Amino acid sequence: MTEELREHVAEELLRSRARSTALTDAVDEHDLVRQHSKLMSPLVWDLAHIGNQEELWLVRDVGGREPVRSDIDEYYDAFKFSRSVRPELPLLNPVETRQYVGDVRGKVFDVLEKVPLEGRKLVENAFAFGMIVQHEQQHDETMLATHQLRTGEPVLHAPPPPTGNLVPATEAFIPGGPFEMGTSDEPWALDNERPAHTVHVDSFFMDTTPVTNGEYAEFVLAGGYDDRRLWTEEGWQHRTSAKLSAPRFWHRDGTSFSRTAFGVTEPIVPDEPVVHVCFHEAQAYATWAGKRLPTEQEWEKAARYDAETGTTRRYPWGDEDPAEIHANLGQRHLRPAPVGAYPKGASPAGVHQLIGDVWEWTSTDFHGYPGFEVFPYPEYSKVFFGPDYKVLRGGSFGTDKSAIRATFRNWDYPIRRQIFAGFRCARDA
Ligand code: AVJ
Ligand code: FE
Repeated sequence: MTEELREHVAEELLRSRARSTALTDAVDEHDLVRQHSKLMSPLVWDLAHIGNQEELWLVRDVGGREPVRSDIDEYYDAFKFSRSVRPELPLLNPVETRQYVGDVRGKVFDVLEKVPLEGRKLVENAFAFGMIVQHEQQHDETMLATHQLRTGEPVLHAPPPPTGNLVPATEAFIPGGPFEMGTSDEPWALDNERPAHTVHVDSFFMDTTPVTNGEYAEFVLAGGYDDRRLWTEEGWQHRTSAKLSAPRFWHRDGTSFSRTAFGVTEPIVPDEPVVHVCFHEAQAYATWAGKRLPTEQEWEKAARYDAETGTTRRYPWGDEDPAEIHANLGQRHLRPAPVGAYPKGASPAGVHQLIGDVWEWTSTDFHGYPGFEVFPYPEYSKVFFGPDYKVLRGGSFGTDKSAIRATFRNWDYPIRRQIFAGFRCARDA
């Protein structure tokens, strides 16, 4: 068991590093060190930060080893300097950064070989490795978002996703009653996903698919951005000051739309989920459609609850880890897949594409579950609890399978659009 676990961890470490390397080798020095948007760090910061977290947690903490570099911690501490000022810091250059993350990784493999992975230490140490794998994959998704903000010739390439045919969307009925939300036994689950607890949800209808580009274009053409009644007070203010008129990266030509993704501009694909909309846009669309955004609890019940057995599944499709037939994850494709592309990934209630494709905005503020305990440090999620952040669920085409679960909770400001976020609608039964 222990050997198997070590091997699994080693494979996951290699897989995440292959992705980080591909994302940073794809561009030249200049594009690595420059800031492509005030919202993002330079790519070279993300890479060194990945190495620095790995050094802090696995080399120094779990391994009890000497620091690889003790002089740079503060520049890669995400709480010390905000993204917008990071280019001004005395950062490692690209050559030094690659050397640094390689040196850290060498020590980590040595720690992995020797560290106890049994008994009580198994849970603690295995989680530390799992957390570092997920952390790297999370920053890889962030770097992918930086690539999307970068202008210039395309440098990332991937085959198109599978085709699908589920337009127009239908609704699934989710019966009211209790279900078990969250988890107490997923080994790599983060503190905010814990503990498992019983939640009562009233009956509701959930859209079987995320809202598509075609549906969203209708909202734009119907004047949705100019109809104040569809927006909350806060949403209208933001829509006005930020001059929103369509999803980020869309271009309008009369009544048709194109969009730019990773350097390629092409007409929008009507049956692909819409992406790069903020919470306020999602909320206004839902109101226009006569619906609303789901709560986080509704989202998880639609994703995990099996009404026939009354049990909660690990994933919509069952208990197996995500495979290619289930969901569009891991940057295998550089875009969301058309609705209906993953029939094998549907939930027992018949809700499609809950995992992968686009993060889905929910109407819920980010808070700890009843019984929440900080683990391993308050800066992972506790410091973000409160009314400022909305919960997003399900992961995107840029989320790795190691960093997504049906219990996984992401969060962001309701005005953010550079993340790979879309949404689906729900309504009361
Ligand atoms: C969970 C995606 C909101 O990227 O800010 C990375 C994950 N935490 N490094 C983020 C994270 C620390 C986090 N999100
Ligand atoms: Fe981080």
